[in-house]
Amino acid sequence: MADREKGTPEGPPVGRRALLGMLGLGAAGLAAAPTLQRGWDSFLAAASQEDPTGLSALLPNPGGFRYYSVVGSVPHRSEADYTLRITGLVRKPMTLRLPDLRAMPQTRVVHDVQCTDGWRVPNTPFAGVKLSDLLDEAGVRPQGKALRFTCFDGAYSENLTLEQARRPDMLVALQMQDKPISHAHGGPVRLYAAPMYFYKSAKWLSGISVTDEVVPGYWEERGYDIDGWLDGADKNSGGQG
Ligand SMILES: Nc1nc2c(c(=O)[nH]1)N[C@H]1C(S)=C(S)[C@@H](COP(=O)(O)O)O[C@H]1N2
Ligand SMILES: [Mo]
Repeated sequence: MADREKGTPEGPPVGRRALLGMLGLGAAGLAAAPTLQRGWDSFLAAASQEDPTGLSALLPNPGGFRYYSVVGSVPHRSEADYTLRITGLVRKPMTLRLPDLRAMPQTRVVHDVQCTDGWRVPNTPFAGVKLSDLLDEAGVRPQGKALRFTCFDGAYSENLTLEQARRPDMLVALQMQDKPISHAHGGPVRLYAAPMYFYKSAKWLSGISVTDEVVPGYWEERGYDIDGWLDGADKNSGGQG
């Protein structure tokens, strides 16, 4: 199992498990954690509040996924109050709501999901709007070189170069496994960067800003590669689209 502290190329200086040890948290505390009444997503979300560094990674993970959030609690955004702002070096800054995103052409991408912690979920369908379509709509100015993604958890951020973002397998995703993306998985809207490690796929996406250079994201400021290519990703092709 490729743990972060075992020196994977993407690993940060201190692994999540090491942090856990430093915090003195144990799985026993989790076993006593609140009920499953509100469903698995809520349980994982609650567990992660005790465990911002990833203790929930030690829980069984139905479907192969594990819950990650760098903050304890994340506000919910619904149909009524979700917005995605596209700003920065664009001709036409935009604020999009869920119906706006649904009205755009939808692309479905099936790829293996892979976290740097070693877990992997094969053949996972995501669907949504191609980043390239959004960029065309907003009109990137000539100085634009990269995208910075921000999240309504108030903490996480990510980036892609424009060239990476224009691949047809880079999505602003509305669906995961052919269902609306749940809150726990970053819904209603998350990024899905199919050819890259899953940390590039920012959950709870609220902003896309076109920048004149790559701005390191949350984990990248803590030691991760800026380019999160999966082994075997075809870095030069447009992906599978
Ligand atoms: N906003 C936000 N996005 C995030 C993260 C996070 O902590 N916050 N973690 C990243 C990492 S490391 C992984 S592996 C995936 C986990 O997605 P999941 O919780 O849907 O399994 O989300 C990525 N996007
Ligand atoms: Mo991850």
